[in-house]
Amino acid sequence: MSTLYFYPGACSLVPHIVSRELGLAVAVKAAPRPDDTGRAEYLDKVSPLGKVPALVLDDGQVITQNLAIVEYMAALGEAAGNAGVVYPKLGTLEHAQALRWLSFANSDLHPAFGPLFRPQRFSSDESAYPMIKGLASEQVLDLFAHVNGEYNERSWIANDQYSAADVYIYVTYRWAKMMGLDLAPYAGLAKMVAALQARPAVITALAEQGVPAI
Ligand SMILES: N[C@@H](CCC(=O)N[C@@H](CS)C(=O)NCC(=O)O)C(=O)O
Repeated sequence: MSTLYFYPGACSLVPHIVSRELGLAVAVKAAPRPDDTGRAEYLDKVSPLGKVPALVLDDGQVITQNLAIVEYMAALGEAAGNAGVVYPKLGTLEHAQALRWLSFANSDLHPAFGPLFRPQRFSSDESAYPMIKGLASEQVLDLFAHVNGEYNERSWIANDQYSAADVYIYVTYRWAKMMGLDLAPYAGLAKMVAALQARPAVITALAEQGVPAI
């Protein structure tokens, strides 16, 4: 059985939910934090940058990066007769649209949180942190306004079909809520989050990570 490493509530929640949607035999394990036992081994054998997600296959091979793991899991699901559960079939226009939004979440939305979570990486001057966090919050909210417009039009962002893209957007919404951003203006997005959190696979993954619904 392969093992997916996660930090509770981090972006690794995306492939975790995907694996549960697809019914894949994937074990999940909390990755060791910098001061934890097993950290050196994690860096050496699994994820040299100490990041999650990382999927360790039965034969010891490792896949990192959300998009690669999701794509791999979707292919396993497709082979097991679960095509279209989290990702339209590879090679279709619908697949490209889902990948477009998944990629938006991974490479636009996700990195926008960097300065909000860790302003110290952007300036050594502590007095600049509130400004850095304020600018990052504005950027995150601009991106949420963009997706909210889409969710006002339909339930799911790509072809109105539930996909891993909605899952990734949901995970970033959790972070925004945790950071106290004002999400009240984004009704379409909030509606998607509520629908997504009612899915059995999402309930299972949250329980396995020990994190609450929001
Ligand atoms: N591009 C990577 C991003 C991975 C990433 O940034 N993971 C974060 C959690 S969301 C991480 O492990 N950060 C290290 C840390 O928190 O110490 C991917 O898509 O997998």
